[in-house]
Amino acid sequence: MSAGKRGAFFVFEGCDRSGKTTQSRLLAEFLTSKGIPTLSMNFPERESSIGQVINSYLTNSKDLPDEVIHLMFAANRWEYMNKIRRELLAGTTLIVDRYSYSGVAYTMAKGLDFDWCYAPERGLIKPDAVFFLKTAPVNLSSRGKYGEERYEKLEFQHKVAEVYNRIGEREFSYWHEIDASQPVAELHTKISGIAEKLQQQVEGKPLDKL
Ligand code: DGP
Ligand code: NA
Ligand code: NA
Repeated sequence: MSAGKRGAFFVFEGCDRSGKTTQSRLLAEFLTSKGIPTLSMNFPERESSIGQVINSYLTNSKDLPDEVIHLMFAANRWEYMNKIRRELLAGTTLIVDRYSYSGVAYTMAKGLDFDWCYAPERGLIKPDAVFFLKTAPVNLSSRGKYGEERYEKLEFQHKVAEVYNRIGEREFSYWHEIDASQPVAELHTKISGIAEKLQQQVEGKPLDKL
């Protein structure tokens, strides 16, 4: 593989209904309008056979031990690593809704420790930026369709939010905490500004690992 121009790897994280989906779409539209080849993905990717098990778990039609579902979410990311590497090296910028930080946040919220949760994420391709949409979970339930899936309970979302805040304190240089209570357009301006700058910096920068 020649040291060509690779794509950037952008990830959105946050509690359920924090606005990730809207902001991912706006960022994809923005980068596309700048002529940058862009691909949007999200995890869990429910189409694969592992993804279908995850979907059954999330929709409460299947129960699994916390450890088992944790490893399935991680395996779901691993099964898309070759595709992610291939796309990035071909020059496509990826915008990914949820990644390893969801894995850590949602399982730590159940009481498992950081090292155990992070271990299966090690070696996955490292994002160039994580946009963490920070919002108080209490605001989220008004955004519609809240409460249908397994984790969409206010008490649990509070725990998830707490873990996300602690992850942010770990000095990951690529972690961008964004106040998600701002209007959609303002949020987008902030995020696209950071993304556009990073987009120019990834040229020639090799892919790194978590
Ligand atoms: P979404 O499709 O973004 O609404 O995500 C579905 C749900 O799955 C959401 O409540 C967050 C949760 N989730 C996403 N990734 C992981 C993960 O790696 N581990 C666990 N335990 N939950 C996750
Ligand atoms: Na959700
Ligand atoms: Na999503």
